[in-house]
This record gives sequence, C-alpha cells and structure tokens, in this order.
Amino acid sequence: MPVNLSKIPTLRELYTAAAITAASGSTAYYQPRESLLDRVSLYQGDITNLEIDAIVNAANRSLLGGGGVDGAIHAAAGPKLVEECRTLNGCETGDAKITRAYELPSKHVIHTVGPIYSSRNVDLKAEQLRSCYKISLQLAIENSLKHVAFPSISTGIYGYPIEDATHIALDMVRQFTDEDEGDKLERIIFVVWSDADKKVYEKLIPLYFPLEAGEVS
Ligand code: AR6
Repeated sequence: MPVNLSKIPTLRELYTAAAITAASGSTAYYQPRESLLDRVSLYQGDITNLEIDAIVNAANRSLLGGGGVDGAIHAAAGPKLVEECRTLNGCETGDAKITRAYELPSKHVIHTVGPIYSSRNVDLKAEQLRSCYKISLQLAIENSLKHVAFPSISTGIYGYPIEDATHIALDMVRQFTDEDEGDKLERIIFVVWSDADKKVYEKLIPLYFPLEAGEVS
C-alpha cells in the first residue's frame, strides 16, 4: 500500500502531537532552525511503501541483494533492480550508488553500504557510517531528487549499536541540511522498523532538531 508524502509526519507534527518531547534549550546540540521541522520526518513502517523520490537501501558491497531491508527492497522492486545493480560493479563501504526503483512506489533507490560493526576500530566505523548518509544525500541532490528516506543503516544484520548509529545519522543529516546545498532537499525521512528503534529516535531528535524556545511541545 503506497504511502504518500502527506501521510508521513513531519517533526513539527510529531512535536505538536507530543510524540516527541522537546529537550530543554541548554541540552540541544544545535540551534533551533524552524524550517527543518517541516522538512524532516520520522516514520515507523516499511520503507518499500514510500511514494517519494528516493529510498535508501542498506546494501552489501556486492549490491546484489541480501536479507533485512535490502531483501525487502529487492523483493518489492522486482528482478529488474538486481539486473541494473549487476552493471554497477559493487560498492565500497561508506559509498553509495543510485538506480531506478522499478516496481517500487519510489522513483529511485540509493544503495549504500554501511560498516559491519566491531568494537575495535570504532572511529573508522563511525566515519564510514557518516559517509553513507552524506554521500546518499549528495547523490539525491546531484539527481535533483527532493525527498530521501533512510532506514537505520548498519543497525540490523551489521550490528551497529542503535544509539551510536542514531547520533551519527541525526548529526550528519543536521550538518548537511545546514549547508547551502542541503536547502535543495524538501524532505528527509528517518524510517524505523521496531518500537525500540523508534524510541531511540524520539529521544535523540530533540538534540539535533530542537524546537524554538517557547514553542509548544
Ligand atoms: N523497512 C524499513 N526498515 C527495515 C525494513 C523495512 N522493510 N526491514 C528491515 N528494516 P538491515 P544492515 C530495518 O539488517 O544492518 C543485508 O543482508 C531493520 O530493522 O536490513 O545495514 C544486506 O545485504 C534495521 O533497523 O541492514 C547486508 O548484507 C535496519 O532496517 C546487510 O543486511 C537495517 O537493518 C546490511 O545490514
């Protein structure tokens, strides 16, 4: 069942509904930026249903499909997706490549390869995960796409701790949207699957996308 952009709640809507509770001003990591509340979303559900410009796939280096969200995307897109992926010659960890989306309701799939987590080399893993978000956003802009939805990259089969990964995802997206080219993106959607992951995003979002002081939460 395709889900249209108008059905995906923005942060402003979530704050208003008290699904997200504002952090007090002093604890937020960034200044409030009013316009971002309408341009960033948190959505719980199946990313393959989103009827938007691009969904991001948490792929592996072969780009030829796998389990988790990757399996769901390939199953819903149909066999032409893997045919196009075969022409791409794989993808390095931290990089991203774009394809059409075939039978999916979205227009494109951005395939990125997150790091396989290990507690050794944490700095490298974090840098690779940041790069997944950054390069995916850059690819969207290069292709004149206005909406991008991210699953929680690397936090399933690849084992990245959800809180650490969520800080990275929110921080990278906030930094990117604060840069000039970030203004070209009309909607960035964080997609969560489990209730536990949703709670982590709800807790951390106010640190990166705070309300103006005095705004009702
Ligand atoms: N919609 C949204 N999120 C989903 C969906 C879905 N349909 N299905 C799962 N998730 P994972 P990774 C969530 O394991 O850790 C594959 O085999 C899931 O709950 O899909 O980056 C690839 O080929 C979790 O929060 O990706 C690679 O080999 C998040 O998506 C490897 O897994 C990411 O979990 C990549 O592992």
